[in-house]
Amino acid sequence: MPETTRTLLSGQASAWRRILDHPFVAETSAGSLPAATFNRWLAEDHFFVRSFQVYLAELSAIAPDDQAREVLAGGIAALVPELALFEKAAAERGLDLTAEPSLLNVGYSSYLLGTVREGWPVAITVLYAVEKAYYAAWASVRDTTGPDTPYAGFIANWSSPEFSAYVDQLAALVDRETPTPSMELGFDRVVRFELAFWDLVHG
Ligand code: MP5
Repeated sequence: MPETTRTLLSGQASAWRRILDHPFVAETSAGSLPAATFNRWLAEDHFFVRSFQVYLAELSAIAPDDQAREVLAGGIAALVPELALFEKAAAERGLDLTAEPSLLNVGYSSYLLGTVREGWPVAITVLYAVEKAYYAAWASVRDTTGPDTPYAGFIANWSSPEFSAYVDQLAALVDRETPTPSMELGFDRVVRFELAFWDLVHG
């Protein structure tokens, strides 16, 4: 079903545009994002990524075959340097990463974990949507920012050729599935959660 991801993305074209045009993304590119806004994102996203580690481990436990498990193992391994990036940036900025996250973040993280119970097709679709959304946002920042950006580490983390290849591998796993209304709903929810997350941290 090579057109599954195309179907899912084309159903979300305008919301996708809103992710790329979001003020958080635009201001990060322009270098005009207030430090407090970036710091809020950093602390919230750190909680998200820690929860995501649990979600990926549980998703890997229901992966249908070695090919899927290997792709997920790559994603799980990448979270180690990613979390180190968050911790270094937080230490430099004097941020407390143990602060209580927003309920939206708790809800988004819990939703992702809950999709594992819906089974592989929905759960892998949701993972693809999460990573594709971050790739799109940070690749947009990469393409529109100057060389002296303070966010180079974060830009590289989600827009490098390696991350792009990972997103393609996830797409290939989704494309093995026939699209269902549950997969479309999962994809739609992630897009809405992503937009709400940017709104939340942008304030
Ligand atoms: C990701 C993220 C990407 N870090 N935060 C949000 C709100 N959405 C998507 O996930 P990962 O695990 O950091 O690649």
